[in-house]
Amino acid sequence: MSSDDGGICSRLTGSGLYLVITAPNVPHVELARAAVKRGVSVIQLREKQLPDPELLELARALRNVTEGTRTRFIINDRPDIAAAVHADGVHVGKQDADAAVAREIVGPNAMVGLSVNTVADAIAVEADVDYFGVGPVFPTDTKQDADDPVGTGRITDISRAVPGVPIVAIGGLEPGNVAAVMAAGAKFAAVVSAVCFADDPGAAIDTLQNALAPNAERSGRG
Ligand code: TZP
Ligand code: MG
Repeated sequence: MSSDDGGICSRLTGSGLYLVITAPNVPHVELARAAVKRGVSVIQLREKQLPDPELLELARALRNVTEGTRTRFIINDRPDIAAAVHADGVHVGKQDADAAVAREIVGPNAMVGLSVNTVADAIAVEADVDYFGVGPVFPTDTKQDADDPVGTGRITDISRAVPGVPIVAIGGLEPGNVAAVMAAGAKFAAVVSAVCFADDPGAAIDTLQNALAPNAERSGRG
């Protein structure tokens, strides 16, 4: 929070693939290594069922894999765990910690991402967050309690209303539609099942990144 205008300076810069790791087909650390090797922009650890000691251990392991690389590491839901392992940030939803509370816990140098689905919500929290998660964009089976799909039009509406905050699009994204969400105004395409539930997650990352190019900047090899 040391930018000249007094605002948040840690906004999620660049663009590319944002991998949300939830119950992957391969061990979490193996998947994280494959993602870092391929220059995936962001890895988010999203495991809602794990007891705290296991979540903390996993968070530490993924921090180690991403440390010193250009792949940023975000923890879902838990600013306390993000702070404990010095993650690059935390992602919260409306039902989780308030963005301002999350900010207090992770500190001024870590990112706070917040799920928003309307222009009004985005405008209301603009000053407190480093990126918006918008979705589900398309139907998804991965999040049972997801809102109705918002479509690519909502990405465009929010990106025009709040141009200073990057949008991470999520929900039902796969190689055939990631270019469309980027064209609509998203900076990042976030996926769970397209990679975590793939038989060959490394190949799935390659396919998504090829589909994103030339809309995205890769983070380079870690
Ligand atoms: N938030 C909105 S939709 C979603 C989350 C976590 C799940 C996205 O999963 P998938 O498998 O990429 O559709
Ligand atoms: Mg949440």
